[in-house]
Amino acid sequence: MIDGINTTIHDCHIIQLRTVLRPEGKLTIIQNEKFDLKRVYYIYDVPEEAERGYHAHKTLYQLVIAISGSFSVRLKDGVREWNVRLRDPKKGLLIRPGLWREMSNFSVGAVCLVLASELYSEEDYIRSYDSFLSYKKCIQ
Ligand code: T46
Repeated sequence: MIDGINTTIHDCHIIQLRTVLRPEGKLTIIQNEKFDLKRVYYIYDVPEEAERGYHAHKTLYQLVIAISGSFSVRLKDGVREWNVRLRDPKKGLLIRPGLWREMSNFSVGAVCLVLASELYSEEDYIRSYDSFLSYKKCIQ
């Protein structure tokens, strides 16, 4: 497991999920070897203009999947940023700890599925960008 203080956007990537294609439909398998799964949740009915996230997690690993529709994720490590549009239910975005995330531009009917490595804990959140920069040692 990586220490959240030292992670960068380069520690995050898109994972191609194994998918069985049949004439009668597709079946995608999430067999996650990057972390042990403790929690699953999904976000939906998001108004088009809404923005979510705007926080970082100190220890949480997540796999984020647009199982329906699409939305944008911006990841920041205090120095660089990476913008990615999730629109393919066969692909998951692995987010390691210690990264600021912002989610926006949800399409109508978008569903964001999140697999998480820990149970919910508000203590794991960093909800102010200045506190995030201090945590990452970008500012004193
Ligand atoms: C993230 C993006 C992708 C709970 O009580 N239990 C839970 O398991 C969760 C996830 C949330 N909550 C409560 C806490 C807040 O009062 O629901 C409210 C909204 O949660 P949050 O601020 O985490 O929501 P988002 O949509 O801004 O962010 C969520 C994830 O929590 C976050 O980790 O990376 O989706």
